Amino acid sequence: MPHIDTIEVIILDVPTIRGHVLAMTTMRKQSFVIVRIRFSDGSLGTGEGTTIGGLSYCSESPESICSAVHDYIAPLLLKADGDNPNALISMIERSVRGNPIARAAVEMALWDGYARRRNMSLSALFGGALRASMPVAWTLASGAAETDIEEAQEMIASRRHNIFKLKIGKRPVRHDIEHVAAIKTALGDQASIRVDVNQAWSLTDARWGVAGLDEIGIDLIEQPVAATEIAAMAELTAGSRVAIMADEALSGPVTAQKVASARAADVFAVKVMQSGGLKRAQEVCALANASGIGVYGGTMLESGLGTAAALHVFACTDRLDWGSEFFGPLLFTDEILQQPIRYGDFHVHVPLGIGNGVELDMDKVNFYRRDSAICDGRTVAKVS
Ligand code: MUC
Ligand code: MG
Repeated sequence: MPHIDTIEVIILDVPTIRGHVLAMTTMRKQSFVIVRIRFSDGSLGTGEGTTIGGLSYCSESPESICSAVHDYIAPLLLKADGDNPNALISMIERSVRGNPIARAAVEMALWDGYARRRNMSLSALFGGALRASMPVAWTLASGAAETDIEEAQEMIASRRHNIFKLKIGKRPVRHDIEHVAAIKTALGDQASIRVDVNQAWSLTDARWGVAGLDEIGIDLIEQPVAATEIAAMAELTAGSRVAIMADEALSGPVTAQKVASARAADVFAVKVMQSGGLKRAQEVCALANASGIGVYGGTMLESGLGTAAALHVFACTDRLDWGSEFFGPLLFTDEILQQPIRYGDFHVHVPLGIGNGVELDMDKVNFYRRDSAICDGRTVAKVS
């Protein structure tokens, strides 16, 4: 029985290729929290916990993820049997409230180590892949319509993406609709155009925002109102021809069940981070499936590491009606994996190989690391 010997947490800061303009913040860098669990037989499991824009997207920050893992989750796991991830997930969930991203980072590392010791990929461990690749969207969020159109045309010409998610909600609704219409007119039927409002609209904004987006032929509207406004989401879902997608409203199977039973979405953006890990994300997908709600593989703009683990999960879901947005690694100026994830023909490919199928480039990790901390029962040291 390999037990858990050490847990290392590292924060990396990597610049984005351009400003990524969202309703609540403009990202110029991304901070990945990497978790490395070393087991007594020498095996290693690696996971990632990542959020967006400090505390502007949700209630976890890179620093809180680091602290939750190092100060609260790691001490529970030291010396525990690494070969029973389900028991460890249960134990963590009993002792750590909230903090789904921190829990996801640790859980991802547990599954990775478990699969590697069995010489299996994560998707093989989860019962087998139903797809080797999946459609992948790109987010147009430069903040300027002309730049977005140029970016989209390049993506279509190089056959990298033909699904585009536009980030709106920062400007008045009328201006947002003009911005989306300009992009839709320029791209015509070559692409699927979707928008993400990131909770920015009131219900009254959303009523006419949704109608305006319907008129210009938008395919999907993501999280138009606040995550807590389930009744407003249900009203919009019932009244709109355009599909309404829940994102921030979903934080694991319990909230997914509430959204599903209120018919407050047509589609779920299922995120490993928000769901609290790979296992709970699979449960959210199962709930969507059982409720006749479409599934879309969502991202928190993870590095290749978190993206790889998510790809294995979404390779195994029964349905993936709306494709995915696993483009995270392409948004950053540098790659932290030895072998980058493969994109082509409008698809992202599930990395072959054992565990999550990818290996960190430790020179890059060391270059971008801001801070790190090791928990081994003796050291509680933070190393800068
Ligand atoms: C979100 O809200 O969906 C996913 C893609 C992207 O550009 O931002 C994220 C967050
Ligand atoms: Mg979203």
